[in-house]
Amino acid sequence: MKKFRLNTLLINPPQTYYRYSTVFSKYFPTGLSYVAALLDKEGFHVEVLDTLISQFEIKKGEKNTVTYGMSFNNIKNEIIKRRPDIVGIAGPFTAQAENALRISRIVKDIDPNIITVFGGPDVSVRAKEIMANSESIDFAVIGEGEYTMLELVDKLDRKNFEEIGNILGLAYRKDNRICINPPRPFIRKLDDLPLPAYHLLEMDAYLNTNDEHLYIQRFGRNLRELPIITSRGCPYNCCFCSIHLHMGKKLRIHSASQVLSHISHITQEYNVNHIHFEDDNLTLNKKRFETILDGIVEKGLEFTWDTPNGVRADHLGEDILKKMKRSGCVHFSIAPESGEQRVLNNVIDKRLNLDKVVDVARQAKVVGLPLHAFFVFGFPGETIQDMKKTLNFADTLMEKYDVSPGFCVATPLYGTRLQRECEEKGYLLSALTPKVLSESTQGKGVIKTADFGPEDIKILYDQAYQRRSQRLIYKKNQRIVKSLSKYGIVGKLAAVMWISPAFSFIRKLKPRVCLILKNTFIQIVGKKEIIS
Ligand code: B12
Ligand code: SF4
Repeated sequence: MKKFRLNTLLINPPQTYYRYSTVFSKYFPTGLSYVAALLDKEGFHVEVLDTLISQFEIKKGEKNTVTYGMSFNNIKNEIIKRRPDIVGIAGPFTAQAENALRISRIVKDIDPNIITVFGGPDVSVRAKEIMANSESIDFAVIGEGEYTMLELVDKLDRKNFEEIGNILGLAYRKDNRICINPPRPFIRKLDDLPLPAYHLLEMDAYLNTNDEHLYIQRFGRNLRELPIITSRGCPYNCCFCSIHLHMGKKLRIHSASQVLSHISHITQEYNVNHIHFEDDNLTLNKKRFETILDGIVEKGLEFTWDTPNGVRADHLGEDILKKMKRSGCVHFSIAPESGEQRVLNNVIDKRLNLDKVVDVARQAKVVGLPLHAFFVFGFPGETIQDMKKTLNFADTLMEKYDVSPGFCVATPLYGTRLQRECEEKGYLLSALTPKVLSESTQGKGVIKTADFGPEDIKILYDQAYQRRSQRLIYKKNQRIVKSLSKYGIVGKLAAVMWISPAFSFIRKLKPRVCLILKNTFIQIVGKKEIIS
């Protein structure tokens, strides 16, 4: 093992939420843990501080803000205690940029000689702007971080400062200027990378089934769940998506055998029993996808899985859905975005046919795989009429095929075509601050065109969620009434009570109380299981 002098500390910053922003959730920091893994493999001393996990606190701030994660005072103490020479700070979302910057200032307050490095999707897109406004950042890693960070730490360790200008994908300061080196080619052989540095993270905390803040617990399944990513890059060109800016346009994959050994590792070492495939394009290479699914079954790997980030509907079919189910898939998502083909073709450039979406929804129902579909309102070029079509399309999928919809508001993320168009045509109602971006993803739009404004979008957005919850309640009631009615007169009476407005208070009872009622009912009618 080589001996190096410098200690690196990688930090996942706290997150701040605003009145309109989504529910907070802790998540496993995949990107940071890949960076840590390569440094560790090459013999560098590296530690990871996930402030969303260690010494977790929830603090209310000014103007309806809530900050989740270790307090900044405790972060300061941790940095002092760990005495790093280099601090790498992750910036996964522009919406959370301010806390990352605050950490860089804390580091420089402790000791200006500690080197600060920013990395992640946000800084990859706007390194110059971020560094120009923040003296406390020494370096920014643009794009994939593993090899750039490794080279940087290595050169700093050897005091090869003059070679820093040769590190591809790095931004740095020189003579009061910000220099950006040529981009680093994307990693071609992803299998050459070590697995995420699970051994350097507090795995028990990510797998704690009692932690209600874990993103992975949001379906209330209480499973030991981890996200993994088996490919990078996307060849498509959706106007709102920023992925190609830091992961490129070419799909790069881990081989099926590497994915299977990754799965074996986390299921065996950490008793993980549910996996989220967070790929942008899990199904794009159909052959590889099928080999993974077959391998899971052949090797008898026991876990359930889903695809919360969505898969392309046009790369699915009934056969593959059956295979997915057989290999443990319990839920999957697709992203039609709009219910109007013109918007998909001419506005978003998604290259997805809505007929294919309907086909997949039908097939998923036949196969018995629950399906979720993402929709977005408010792209320039859309009319209110188009958005109503989206709403109706989502309704139809829900009614006919039980597809649960999720809705977002078009958000001009930095560096996307959507952002450029909005800036050029003057559609933005305010500057794109992290707060504005954070609120926009969750309903408070920032785009105004001749066809619509944020108030129109808010009405549609609220309507969409209202319809969704009404539909879900209706479906649940239908299920309950159907199963109760099987139990003679007592069951029929209970079914009438369940749907009657006079007994609406029963439906509002907490799930725990409902469970007690359910069990009492089962005892009365002498059956084991009546309501799923
Ligand atoms: C899983 C996921 C989530 C999860 C967990 C996040 C996570 N980071 O694990 C959850 C559900 C929480 C989530 C939420 C949101 N997400 Co998200 N999410 C993703 C997704 C699909 C995968 C992330 C991942 O694991 N990537 C794989 C790793 C290997 O890549 P990486 O994280 O980029 O890390 C590499 C480099 O960036 C760099 N790097 C990263 N950190 C560091 C640190 C240092 C020091 C260095 C040197 C390098 C470095 O090196 C890493 C290895 O190469 C990405 C899309 C994608 N494919 O990346 C979107 C993505 C990160 N999300 C995005 C967005 C917009 C959101 C939401 C705003 C969506 C919403 N509508 O609410 C929210 C944010 C809420 C909030 N907190 O404010 C955008 C971010 C764009 C931006 N500039 O803000 C992305 C890129 C999707 C997109 N197509 O545009 N997300
Ligand atoms: S939204 Fe999905 S398909 Fe479109 S560019 Fe982004 S990752 Fe690719």
